Amino acid sequence: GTTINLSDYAPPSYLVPSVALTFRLHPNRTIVKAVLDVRRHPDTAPGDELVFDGDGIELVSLRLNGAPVDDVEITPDQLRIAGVPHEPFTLEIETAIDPEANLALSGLYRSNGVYCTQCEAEGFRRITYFPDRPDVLSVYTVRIEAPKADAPVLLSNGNPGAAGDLPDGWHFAEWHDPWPKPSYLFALVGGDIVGAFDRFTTMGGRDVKLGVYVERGKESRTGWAIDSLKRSMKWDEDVFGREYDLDVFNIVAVSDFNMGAMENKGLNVFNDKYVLADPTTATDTDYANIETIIAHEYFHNWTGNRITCRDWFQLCLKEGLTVYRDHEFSADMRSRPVRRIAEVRLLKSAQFPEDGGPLAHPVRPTAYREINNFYTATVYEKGSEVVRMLRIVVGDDAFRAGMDLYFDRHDGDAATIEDFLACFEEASNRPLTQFALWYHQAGTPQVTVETDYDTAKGRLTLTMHQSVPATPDQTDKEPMHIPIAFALFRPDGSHFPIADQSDLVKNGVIHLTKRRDTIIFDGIEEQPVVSLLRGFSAPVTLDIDQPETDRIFLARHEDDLYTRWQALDRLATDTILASYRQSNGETLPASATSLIGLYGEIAGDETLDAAWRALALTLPGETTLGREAGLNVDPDAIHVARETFLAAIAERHATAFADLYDSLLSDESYRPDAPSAGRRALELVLLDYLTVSEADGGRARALFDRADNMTEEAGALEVLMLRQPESGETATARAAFENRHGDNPLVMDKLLGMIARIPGPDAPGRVLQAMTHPNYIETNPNRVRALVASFAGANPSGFHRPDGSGYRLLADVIGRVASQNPQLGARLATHFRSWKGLDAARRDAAHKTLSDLRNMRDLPLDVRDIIDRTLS
Ligand code: DPP
Ligand code: ZN
Repeated sequence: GTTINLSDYAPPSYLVPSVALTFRLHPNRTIVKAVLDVRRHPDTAPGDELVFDGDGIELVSLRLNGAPVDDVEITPDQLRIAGVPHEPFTLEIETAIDPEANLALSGLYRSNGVYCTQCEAEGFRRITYFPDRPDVLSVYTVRIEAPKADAPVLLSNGNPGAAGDLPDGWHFAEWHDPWPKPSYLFALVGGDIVGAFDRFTTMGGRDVKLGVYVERGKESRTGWAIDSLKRSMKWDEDVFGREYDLDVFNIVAVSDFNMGAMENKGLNVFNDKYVLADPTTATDTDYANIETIIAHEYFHNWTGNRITCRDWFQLCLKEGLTVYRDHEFSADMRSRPVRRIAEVRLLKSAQFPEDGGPLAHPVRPTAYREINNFYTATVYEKGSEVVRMLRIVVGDDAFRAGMDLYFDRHDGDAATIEDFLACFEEASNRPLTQFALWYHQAGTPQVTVETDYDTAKGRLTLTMHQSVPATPDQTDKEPMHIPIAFALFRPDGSHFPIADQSDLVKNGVIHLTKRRDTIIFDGIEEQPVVSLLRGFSAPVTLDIDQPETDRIFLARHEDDLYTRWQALDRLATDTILASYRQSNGETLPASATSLIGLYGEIAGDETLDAAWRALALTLPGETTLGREAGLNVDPDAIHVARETFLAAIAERHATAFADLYDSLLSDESYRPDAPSAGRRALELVLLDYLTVSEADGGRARALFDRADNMTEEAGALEVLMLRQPESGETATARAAFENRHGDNPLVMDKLLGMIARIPGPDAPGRVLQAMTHPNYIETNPNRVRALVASFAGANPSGFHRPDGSGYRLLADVIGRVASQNPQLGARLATHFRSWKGLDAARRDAAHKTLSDLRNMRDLPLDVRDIIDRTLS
């Protein structure tokens, strides 16, 4: 495959202002008639060859201005017509496609008998020939014809038009979308699906009909999705002033889907995992995920659809910004500090390893071979962090003014990051040239801080130094603009007041812009405790020379609850890593004692939100610990070290934790709200601690038996499965779970995930065994992700076997999956990304497996791109 470079961007030669599509749906031979109104781009040099994209489609007929076309060339990925007129003309293209055979889940395919589409990024070219790029915007009119019995429901983008019966048991429906859109936002659905409906009146008085469609029999699980949608629509009006712009908004849940969901104009198509919920089948985490993903896709209507991307290099323009918006929404719906902890945990476990390994790339990349491989944690999660920093840098008022300007100026445009930043430069009246490096420089910046306190002068001096590590294709880095929110605490927990210092210190934020800077605070009459990177104000790693007592102070007294968690998490990480380094994790450093005591204080502090306490008691994950451990990592020893620390906390607080656990058990019926979810989260974390030292898992078994909701049922089973995989209690509970939920694939996915996460040497064997489970179907991405991606991504001691058995397992799955679903294969292959940081035996094993994979014949470009970069 060739490399596409941002620097080669040129506007499209031909525009398509309007499109009329007619689909005759058939499982193996769907006929698509496209009537395109084509005109030359006014700014491009006149040529007379038209080149449209195509991928694996059969051309049935082609007419230009009503006449057959002679001079046509069809290649595997293009339609070329020579000698097209200079004046606007009409192109009629008829293609045939095979939805049933489409296991790549890109273009038009069938999921459980339901016709559906996924066109981002380049799926529309699998439906018809088209300039399939985001800067070609068209008004779509769609007519769908299908046998009524197979597909009583026919949906597309925009507003509904005519519908009616046709001969031979067929029927049709027409849709018109007045908003010009790029082809990646096209969608069609046809099937025997059932809708649940509601209404929303926008702030401007538009009455919008909301529909959530699911496979027959799943209607009772749509309520939370609709509720989340209505809250999203209201929130976007209240917070960003954005109103919905069609008469209908439809969501369809399908069971085979490569992504989480897709923001097609007026017709969002969702992975059913992120729609379906009721108390007995969905956990609190599922409810929270559904809420945030429904919001995310809805928010795309403005950030993505009304203003789209000029080219795929600008993906973060819509994704980073929209993730930022869904984060803010969830923070407003739930607890802000609790959500922030979850965001940072995800960033550190998913984005930091990407940024620190062979797959590192800037938030706005400048080259790709396969765009599907750039739907990454960097583009999404770091992209969101950049918008969050932008708000800190320009301030709340200029941020809102800049967003308003962006919506106003670029509505209807295919825009760039430069367009976006220019709005904030204008609104804040300050240059953002250095800030823009966050979009251009890959790698997680490292900030080191030395502190010096002069008692006689009452002066605190912070010396800060920043560096950005080298990443693929980028060796020399410029210093970045790093906003470091901070506070200086007195021993009694109050803050020293801080005066602004021109651009360097403003509103409680140090703006580090040089490689090295010295910040002086006078009038600090006693030694302060320094709290830095409050709220995780920048996605950096921070190294500060700070005494243990100060760290403990912050973990106890920092009044920003996110930052208090951050201090505690740092202490836990350092303690576990010290144990790992000193004793392979067998014993704890002496310094662990006071920290262990602190966990008891926190657990029992009723003034703290239960959800926060649950997160505070959740030790750093093994992936994050392994990354922080540096090079030559032994994941087995990391696992042991974490368990040693966890067991010490469990032992010290056994009685208090048991009492607290008992007090949390509740007989109230399930509600998905944040406070109830927090109570259950704390209960389940405590259950895990209590089961460490239990011989029989009786407490978890008791919770499993009494649970009337999936959160506690699956939570208790997970404790049993991970703590006592071989016990009789576990076997009985597992059998009961399968018996109860065997007909619900999404619930069975939870069990596959638990099996995949059981740590230690037996993990690969267990996963292989689970692949014979009737619920494990390798054409369904949810099943593969639940089992194989959980194993490779969330079970370091199980996956990274020194004998390479975990790697071979993953490679075998990639080999099988890749030929049918390249995107899924490539996603699985990213789990090799941290191989260079492992110890020699594991490194060699990973290298051998990766080399074998690379030599596989017919490896699709998606997978080859990931493997090549991972090995380089
Ligand atoms: N559907 C994916 C998302 O919303 C890609 N746009 O992030
Ligand atoms: Zn998105």
